[in-house]
Parts: sequence; C-alpha cells; structure tokens
Amino acid sequence: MNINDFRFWSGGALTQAQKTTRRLSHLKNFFQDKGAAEELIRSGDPVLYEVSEYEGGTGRGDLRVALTSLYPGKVGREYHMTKGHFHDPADFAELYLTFRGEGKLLLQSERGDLVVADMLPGNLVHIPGGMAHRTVNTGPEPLVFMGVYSAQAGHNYHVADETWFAKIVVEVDGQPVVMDNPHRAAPLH
Ligand code: S6P
Ligand code: ZN
Repeated sequence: MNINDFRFWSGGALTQAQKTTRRLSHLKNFFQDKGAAEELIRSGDPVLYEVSEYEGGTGRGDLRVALTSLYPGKVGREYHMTKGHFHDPADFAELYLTFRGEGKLLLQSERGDLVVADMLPGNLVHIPGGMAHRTVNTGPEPLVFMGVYSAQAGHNYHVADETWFAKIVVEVDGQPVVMDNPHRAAPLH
C-alpha cells in the first residue's frame, strides 16, 4: 500500500490531494553527517518522503488528513526521517495511524522532554498538543502513515537543524538504536 492508493471523499465527492515531495537537499541541515548528505545530494539527491494532504473544510472543527510515505535509507548511519515540527498554535493535537513499514516517532516538548513510540502497521499514536514530532523509517520498506489534525493548525519548523531533538535514530550492527544526540543544543527552560 502506498499513498497514491488512498482516496479522500468529502461532501460526497472525491477531493484532490495537495502533494509535497521532500528531497535530501531540503533536509541536509537535519542530519548529523553533513559529508554523507553532500555526497548523496551530488549523486542524485534522493527523495526522502512524499506527503498528500486533503482538506475537509477550513472552518473551526474541520479536519485535515495527511498521508506520508517515508522511503527507506540512511544518511551516514542515521535513518531517513521527516523534518519534524510543532503545530501552530502549538496546542493542536494529531493522531497517527501506520499502514506499512516500521519506524519510530520522536515526540519532544519545548522543554526537552522526549518520548519514543513504535510505528508499526495498526499502531495508532496520539500526539498531544505541545509536542514536536518527527518520524524515522528504520525498516527496508516505505513507512506509510496517516495523520489527522485540525484544519486550523499550521506548522512551525523552528526545530530546523541537527541540534534540536534530544535523540537520534541510527543503525548499529544492522539494528536501529535510539541514542542521545551528540549535537544537542542546551534546552530552553
Ligand atoms: C502534519 C503531519 C505530517 C507531516 C509529514 C511530513 O501535521 O505531522 O503530515 O507533515 O509527515 O513531516 P514534516 O515534519 O516534514 O512536516
Ligand atoms: Zn503534525
């Protein structure tokens, strides 16, 4: 199953997706190994993920649905991941449902409190308001998941470099390991 296999019905009609493609060149500041990132960008600039967003109205109480396909691979020893963001306003929650693949969801507050959830087919994860969220694909297949959130939520990407999240997800002896981020900036208090 991939994101193009889904169809969104709203108001009795099929609705077109708004599509976004994220290549490594857009995310090079987020990975630890800048040399590995530059090399991969020079040799083709891989697509890391694609997102299809659907809107069921824009009013108070309306919902938006986003389907993401995060492709497998690594930059250095770090697995492919999304940029990560807070919602704007930050207190809007989200619900993730994984359809395919395997990965980790990092959830981190502005103070630096972090929890990790497993993304596996059938796992529903509640992302409370006030938690930045980043997805990491630790498996050999695309990680395909859906997020449902308020149509009035924007996205705040001030987590935009390799220093913000307290943990990184890397391959060690063929296995995914969640470890402390060696470039972590001092948390805000
Ligand atoms: C939207 C939801 C997802 C992400 C997508 C890409 O609130 O959390 O649709 O936008 O997975 O991640 P990012 O961090 O690049 O927006
Ligand atoms: Zn989100």
